[in-house]
Parts: sequence; structure tokens; C-alpha cells
Amino acid sequence: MAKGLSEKFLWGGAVAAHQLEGAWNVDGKGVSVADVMTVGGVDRPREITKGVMAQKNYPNHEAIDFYHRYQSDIALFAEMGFKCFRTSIAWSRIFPNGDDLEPNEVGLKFYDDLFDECLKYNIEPIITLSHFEMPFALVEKYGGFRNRQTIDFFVKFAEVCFKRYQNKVKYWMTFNEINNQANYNEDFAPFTNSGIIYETGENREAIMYQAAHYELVASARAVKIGHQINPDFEIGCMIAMCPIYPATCHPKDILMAQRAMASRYYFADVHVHGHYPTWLLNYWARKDYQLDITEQDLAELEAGTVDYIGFSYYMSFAIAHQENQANFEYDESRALIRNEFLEASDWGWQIDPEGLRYALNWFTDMYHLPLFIVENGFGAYDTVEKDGSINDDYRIDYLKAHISEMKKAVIEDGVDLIGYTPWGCIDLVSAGTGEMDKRYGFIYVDKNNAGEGTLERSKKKSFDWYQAVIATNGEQL
Ligand code: BGP
Repeated sequence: MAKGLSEKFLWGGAVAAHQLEGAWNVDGKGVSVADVMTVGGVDRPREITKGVMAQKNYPNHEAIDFYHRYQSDIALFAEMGFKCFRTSIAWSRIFPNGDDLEPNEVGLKFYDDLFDECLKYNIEPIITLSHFEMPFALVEKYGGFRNRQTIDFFVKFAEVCFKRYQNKVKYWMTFNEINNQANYNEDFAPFTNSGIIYETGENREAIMYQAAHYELVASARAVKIGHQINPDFEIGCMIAMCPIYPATCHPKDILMAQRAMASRYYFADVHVHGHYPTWLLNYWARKDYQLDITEQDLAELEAGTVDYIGFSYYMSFAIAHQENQANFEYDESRALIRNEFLEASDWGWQIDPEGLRYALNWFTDMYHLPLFIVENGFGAYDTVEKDGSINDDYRIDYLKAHISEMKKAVIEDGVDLIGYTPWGCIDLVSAGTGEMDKRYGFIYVDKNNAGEGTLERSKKKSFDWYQAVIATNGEQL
């Protein structure tokens, strides 16, 4: 049994381009899906507008202006001791319209400089290709991933990035939280994942399965091309992991939870095994969903399986069966219930550190692949004291409890874990609500929900705490 985490363990932090870069229309960048979403709130969904409109508040346009401040921000990450830094490449910086014939050289150069800056401090860049940042023109012109052609646009983008950064980036992921679109009754996840805006009366579920299929093919083709460009690449998928527990030990609750897990995580089956699970083929047949899935698609899925599973972990869910429920069908936006054993954040996310150990073991038992926790964190309101200090003990408590369970999974249970990158290592725009005041960072950014503030950075109490965690390779929590 290992005594502690491996010396190669990748401690770091995670962000996504659209949530911190800003500079939304600078140096040739095109409008992305993130640029047409307004600010929302805990009970107020973000509005998706038809293009950028005057008088609306679009928080991602400026975000925290990382585009112009990345050098000093990365210096702070280096001071914390980061071994890696997860970010994404804003697709519309490289292909402003998505279907452009040539990439935008200025956009490519920006990421060269950003990666060089990381490498200067021996910080390994961990790169997501598509993190809720599809060029909006692909939505308008092609309907996003409703359209088979979008596979080609994504693969071209991936190939350009793989070639350009092949000597700077080793760890890649294709689509961020690809499985969130299983929640198809809300508008947010289908839009940010696949660029889909539903029309009234459409069968959302069937459209989701079709779009997800095109994305899975796009991912598999990209994985294959990536490995041809550089056989040393490690290319993963990225799954949003919220374990779904049965509400009780009633056998029907157990079956319901099992079905829900299968529905939410079949995406990983396809990424890892290269084919669809039988239950899903039967489900489509029962529903009479005639999906566009060709023989060539199936061959591509088999040929482009991933090297590791990257996943986010924030919370767990619970579910109960309902009477007369044929086949335990699952509708994520309606079926989940509150877990009475867990506390929740101010945004209603149920806090469950042990669920992380469960998730690590579940993935291992299912897929037998290396894992990478590429997001975990606590969104909270922070208070700046008169002396400028920010005492975020609640954040330290959350991370401490999760890292402690993570260590048990690795040391006691033998899970193969590459690294850990807490989400939003510097305060940034919330993806779900568009707020600045839902903060995750070790580094505070002076900006509020209304967009006011100096953008000045300051260290929170958690900054020093995380620095010591990394320095002791997780021994001192
Ligand atoms: C994940 C996303 C991130 C991030 C995080 C926190 O779903 O991959 O982009 O934002 O959740 O969520 P939120 O920003 O809504 O608090």
C-alpha cells in the first residue's frame, strides 16, 4: 500500500477561457455562446440572447481580464506551487466563426504565450478543447451539434491546436462536462454543451441523444488524430460526476438509482469502451428514436477511445422511484430529490466529501482507467474585512474534507489518480449563473455581479493553506 500520494501528483487549479479571459472581441476573436448569456442569479436563469444586444449585462465580455493580466496571475499560481494549470482554448479565438478556412494567427499566438508562461514555472498546461465556448456563428448557421457538419468544424479546431501546441501540452480533454446535457429540460446545458436552442414542441430528449452522438464522434476522431500527431499525448474525456444515490434501500429505489447513473454516465461508456451500452440501444428502440448513426461513426467511436477520465465533482444527488414507473425512466431535471443527510451551499449544491471517494471508486470499477479530478470547489460569498483580509475558512473546510477523501481513495483503495485541480483557483464568472459573487478562488478579484470593481487581485486565507498542501504533497491539510 502506498504511504502517500505519488511525487508526480499534479496539484494545480482549473479555469475555463470564457470565464476569466474577457477580451471577448479583441484580436480577431469571434462571438461565442458564452458571449450571448446575460448575468443571472441563484433563482434567476441566465438569458440566452439572439446575438449580442445593447443594454444587456454580459459578464463574460470582460470577465476578470485574464487576457491582459495572465502573467501576474500565473506568477501567483506559481507562488502557490502549482504543478499544473487547467484552462481551455477559446474556440472562437482560433476560428472566430467556426467554419473559417484558416485559423486566426493572433489567437493561436496568445495561447503560445500563455503556455510558455506556465512552462517557465514548470507548470504543466492541462487543456480542454471545448469548454462551453462554441463560436456562436455555428449555432446561428448550423444549429450547433444538431448538425453533422459541426463534427468537422470541431475536429479541424482540435487538429490545429494539437499540431500547434504538440510540444507544449501533453494532457488534453475534448468536451467539458459532456454529460450535463442529460439535463435537457433546462435551456442552459444543451446550449453551452452543444449549441442547441430548442424550439417549442420538439422532442428534446431525442435531439440531445443525436447531438451527443455527433459530439462523441467528434471527440473520438479528435483523439485518434491527436495520437497520430503526438503518441505521447494523454487525451481524456471530461464528465460531470454527481453520484446519484437511492433515496432508501427499497429495491425499486436501488433500480431507479442504477438507471439514473446509467443515463447520466453512458457518455463515459462510449468515450472509454468505444460503443453504446445495450440498455441504451434498447431504450432508443422502445422510444422509436431513429438516430443518424452510421457504420462509419461506430468504427470511429471504437478507434478513438480516451486515455483517462477527467471529471468534475461538486456534489451528489439522490433519487426515489415513483409508482407505476415502467423501466425506471430518468428525467434529471424532474426526478432528483434532496438528501436529508447533507448540508448545501448557498446555491443549493449538496456538500458530500465521501461522495468523492465513492465517485473515484465507481469510475475505477467501471472503467479501469487513470482518473483526473479536474474540478472541485466551493462557490461562496466572501467578505473583505476592513484590513483587506478574506477569511474563507468555509472554503478551506470544504477542500480539506474532499482532499482527505481523495487521499483515502488513492492510498487505501488504490485508485489511479493523476492529479487534482480545484475549480476557479482565481475568482471568475460563474458558468451557471453568470455571477462574480459566487466565488471559488484562492485569489480574490475585486469585481461584483454588477460588473463594478478595480479587478485588483488579493490573496485569501485559503491561498496560504493551499500552498502548504502542495508543498507537503497533501500531508498537511
Ligand atoms: C462546472 C463547469 C465550470 C464551472 C463549475 C462551477 O459545471 O465545468 O465551468 O463553472 O461547474 O459552476 P458554477 O460556475 O455554475 O458555480
